[in-house]
Amino acid sequence: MPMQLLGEQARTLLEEERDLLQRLLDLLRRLGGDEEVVGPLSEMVEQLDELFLLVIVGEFNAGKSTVVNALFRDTVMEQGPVPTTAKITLIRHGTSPLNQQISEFLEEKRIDNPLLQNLTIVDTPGTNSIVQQHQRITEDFIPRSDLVLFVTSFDRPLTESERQFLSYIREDWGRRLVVVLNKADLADSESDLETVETYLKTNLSELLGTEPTIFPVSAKKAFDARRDGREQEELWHESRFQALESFLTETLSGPERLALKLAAPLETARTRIRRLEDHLEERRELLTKDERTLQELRDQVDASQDRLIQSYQRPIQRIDERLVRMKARGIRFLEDTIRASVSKIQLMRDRERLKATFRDRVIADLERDIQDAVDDAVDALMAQTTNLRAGLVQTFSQRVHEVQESGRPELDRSFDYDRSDVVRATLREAEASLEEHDLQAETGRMMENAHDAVQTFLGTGAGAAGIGLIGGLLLVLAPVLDVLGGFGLATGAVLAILGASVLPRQRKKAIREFSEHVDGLREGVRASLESALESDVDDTLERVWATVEPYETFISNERATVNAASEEVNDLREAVTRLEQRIEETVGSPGV
Ligand SMILES: Nc1nc2c(ncn2[C@@H]2O[C@H](COP(=O)(O)OP(=O)(O)O)[C@@H](O)[C@H]2O)c(=O)[nH]1
Ligand SMILES: [Mg+2]
Repeated sequence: MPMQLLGEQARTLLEEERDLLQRLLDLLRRLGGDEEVVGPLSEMVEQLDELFLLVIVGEFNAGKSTVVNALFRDTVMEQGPVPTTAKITLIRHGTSPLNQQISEFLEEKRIDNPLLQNLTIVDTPGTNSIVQQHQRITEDFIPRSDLVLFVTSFDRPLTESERQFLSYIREDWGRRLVVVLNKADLADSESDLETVETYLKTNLSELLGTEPTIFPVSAKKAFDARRDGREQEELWHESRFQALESFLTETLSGPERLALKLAAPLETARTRIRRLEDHLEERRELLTKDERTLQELRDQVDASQDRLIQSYQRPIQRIDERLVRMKARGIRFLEDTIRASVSKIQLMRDRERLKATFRDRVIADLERDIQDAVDDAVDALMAQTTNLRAGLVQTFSQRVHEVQESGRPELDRSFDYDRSDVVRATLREAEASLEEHDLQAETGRMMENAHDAVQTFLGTGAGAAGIGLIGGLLLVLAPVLDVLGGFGLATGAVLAILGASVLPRQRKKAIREFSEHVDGLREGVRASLESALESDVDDTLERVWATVEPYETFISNERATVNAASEEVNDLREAVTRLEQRIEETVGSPGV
């Protein structure tokens, strides 16, 4: 049915089908549609406006060629040759008969018969052909066909190879079928024939999803009744061929043919859309599992925050204990030093010696102790971090494994979508990032931060920046010296009046101020160290999370792809329905 033979309306509809199928093709390609599947579909789109094509399929020896011969009342086709010499035959219209070889497996015959106006018939060797090429070429004709005539025989109704071929015709291409139950003459009785017919109807309904039209015939009798201009009415009647012939003549000419021609591509679109939906649903299910895994990993990371923070609490506590002990030593030192028997002049004069003694006796090993504790805090944090990383990768690989093992649905072969490859690659990347992760560098950086925090606080917290830990600690003496320094302003006379009795009060004040100062240090050191380490924890968690980032990216990309594809599929499905309705209104729906 070349374009010029189609009416204006039909041509428009066919063009719309072409656009619609093109969109479907693009989508299939985007989703990794296998070229072996997409290719034939694309060819089908290109050949939409070709002549109406009727393909005859069935097992070798079922009587396909005999049906053709009976239809044309002539030996167009050789009947019953050996399968190896058989060819796929295109039967076309020609004013003078022609027989030509197209290739090793394909031949063309032209006969002058009005039935062949705008129609090509393809006779095939058999669904059980032992020649591989036959199967392939026959399959290649299916996408271009408008109607399939399935011939099966009474003695071997619906063989396994026929079943397989029919599911290819229906599931891949959604082609309509007319069923011929041939060799009806082999039935011993009418009821035997009915039994086989029922068997066929039941099985085909299940296989095709619709109840097929079945014509029980004896092609052999029909051919014998009509060949060489014979008119053996009784034999013709017995052959039951008339019903099939009328049906075919009706279908293959006029509006019914047009209706079929327009319906066929949309049927294909429907089958592909259905498969695409199944495929997307499977991808969505896998994706849900992936998202669950990701959430589990997220929970694991979140839950570890507390554990990481706990990890360095003990060393921080130790720093506090050291400071408390230092406070006790300091108080004793002040009590011993500021005694009634010691004159303030003596104290003032011995200012430097006082500092040195304070350093030896009160500060003692405090600096080293604090530094050790800071080191321990960072080490503890790092140990926990390493655990976390390892645990995360373990959970990850375990879940990925589980998803692959248990939940892997049989994804449609026609999509080149090997998700397990993607996930495995992601896992490898995560593991590599764990191995490459530079523990020493990270520890070093954290150490520096933590020491800085303590140092800075002890320095500035005590009133002056950049004087080091010892310098900072020595500043705790400042309030004491200030208290004592108060006397420095007093005159000898005042001092005489106040006498020794004032000293205990000054001592009390000095001790109180010293205690308060150390308590301030305790609080400050803890706070600044904690805040430094907490920000390390945040950084760490972020970096650890980055390990699974490729997986996260994969999931969100996949989600976007699947969602966009689903939307497009919905649009396409609706477009098919709309177009089908318009075709039905314009040319009617096929009766087959
Ligand atoms: N008994 C009987 N034999 C038939 C009938 N139709 C075809 N045959 C025979 O079955 C064999 C195969 O027929 P053919 O048309 O070549 O089958 P094809 O391989 O499907 O093309 C031939 O020997 C035919 O004579 C029929 O209706 N009844
Ligand atoms: Mg044949």
